[in-house]
Amino acid sequence: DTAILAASVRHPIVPLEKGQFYRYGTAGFRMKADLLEGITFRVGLLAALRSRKLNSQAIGVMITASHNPAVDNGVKIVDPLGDMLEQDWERYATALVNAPSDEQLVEVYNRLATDLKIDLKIPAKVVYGRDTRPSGHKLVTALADGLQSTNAEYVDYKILTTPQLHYLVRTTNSEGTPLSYGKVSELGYYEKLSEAFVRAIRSRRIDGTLVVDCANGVGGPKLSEFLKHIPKDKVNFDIKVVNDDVLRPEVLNLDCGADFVKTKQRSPPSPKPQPGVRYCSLDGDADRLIYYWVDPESGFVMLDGDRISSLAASFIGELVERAGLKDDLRIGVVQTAYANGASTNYITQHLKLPVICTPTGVKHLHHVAQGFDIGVYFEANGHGTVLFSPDALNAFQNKEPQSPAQKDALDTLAALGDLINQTVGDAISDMLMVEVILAHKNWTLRDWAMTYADLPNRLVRVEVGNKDLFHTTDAERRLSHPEGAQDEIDQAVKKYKDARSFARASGTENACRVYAEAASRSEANELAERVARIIE
Ligand code: NG1
Ligand code: ZN
Repeated sequence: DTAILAASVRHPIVPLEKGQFYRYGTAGFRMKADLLEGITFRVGLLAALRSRKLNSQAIGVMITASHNPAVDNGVKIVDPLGDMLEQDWERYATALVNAPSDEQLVEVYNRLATDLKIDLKIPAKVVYGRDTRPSGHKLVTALADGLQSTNAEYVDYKILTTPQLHYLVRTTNSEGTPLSYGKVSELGYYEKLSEAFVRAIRSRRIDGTLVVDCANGVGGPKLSEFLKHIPKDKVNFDIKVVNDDVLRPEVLNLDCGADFVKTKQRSPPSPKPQPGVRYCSLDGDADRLIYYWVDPESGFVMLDGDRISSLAASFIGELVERAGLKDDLRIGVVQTAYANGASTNYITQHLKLPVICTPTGVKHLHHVAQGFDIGVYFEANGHGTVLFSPDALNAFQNKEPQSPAQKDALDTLAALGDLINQTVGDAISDMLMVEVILAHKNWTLRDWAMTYADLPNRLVRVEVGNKDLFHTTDAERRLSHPEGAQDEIDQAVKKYKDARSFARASGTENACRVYAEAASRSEANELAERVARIIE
């Protein structure tokens, strides 16, 4: 207790205005970096508690604010299998962080240990990393202080992408077991991906150049490092890394990156887009991915998370059929309310696969995707992955092929099982998956975009007096409060063709969001504005 108390004094919490609290949200704690030192210290205490609660398994802590501006930062906890912190524990994080004094922090910490029956004498292990933000340095110092004060063992992996940290947590805990997920090192991550990539591509050709915009974040140097591991004699991959300046923090996520492309629906101004070239953008911590190109005729065309999801579902569905596993493995797609209605139609009507809608936030999608043998999940913003059940992986490995075509399908599926990050959405891994699929299908981005036409849509941010008044049901697709608001939205939607609209409180910002889609751009815009007026 005295060690925690003494260390806590060195990392004070910045008090908020009366009635305000820090909250562990969809992305952990995220805010201006200068508010985060005390919070990060306390997250260290919680990570150690969680490790002890789970019999000394390693817990991860990632310091990043993803696509936010450089002045922000954030801290979130990763569970032993590399997935997000169990939801029940978000409250405990919130309780620790909001303890008003150092003494009360120690009290809350001890109370949590007692209530959760945690033996504070057993070892705790925490592994952590951070993105390229300069503030990360100070924050890991606070984190390490927290871990030391509670006698936790820890490994500082320094600068990493978020998915790399998730990989390291999973490999740490599975090392030496039959479920080993790979070597416990950043190098192991590159080796696993490049080996699986070569195995998935085999003799196929990747046509043309892929330009990757790295948002001037950690994805830049890490992607360049990864590329050194691709054997040039086995795969022709003409890839160009751009917007990879991590030395000038102020350019992070500035006029580039996946969030810019998705929200502005245009390519980054730099480098100037060339017709006929494939582009994709990662976000600041390399867990989101968006593809696009500039068409000489129609201009900018974007392939977002919904497109990646439907591409993956279609390809993996075909492979499973060719492998003769259609009756053995259940494939499903998980989306949020933000998924374009045209993608949902394409997946259910054309691919004939089930789609489940969950509330916003990857943890919800991930959880539901685990219910399938092959669960494809992506948020429209490009964050997602494909999960394979142990049964599925086992079938890819061990099913006796009846023909060369069947063998080919099984080999590709097995390679995808290693290529696709099983812990969390991973822009580098997802990008390699897309490249593999396009090479197998012999598709250009235009072929990919031809599968269905997106419904025109509009997303607006609405400042409201108190966003907590907005409650939703039906996976955030309907408002239950304030009373009467949903009826008004329904009336507005009725006025437009093929229209859909919903409003919800943001989990990451102090505002509401309104989404609308309709048969034409002007109708989508008009509907979004109408619904915005209803809720403001
Ligand atoms: P909120 O602020 O709750 O809408 C945003 C994104 C989510 C997710 C989280 C976490 C949209 C509309 N919302 O959530 O998809 O990525 O941030 O980063 O893009
Ligand atoms: Zn991110």
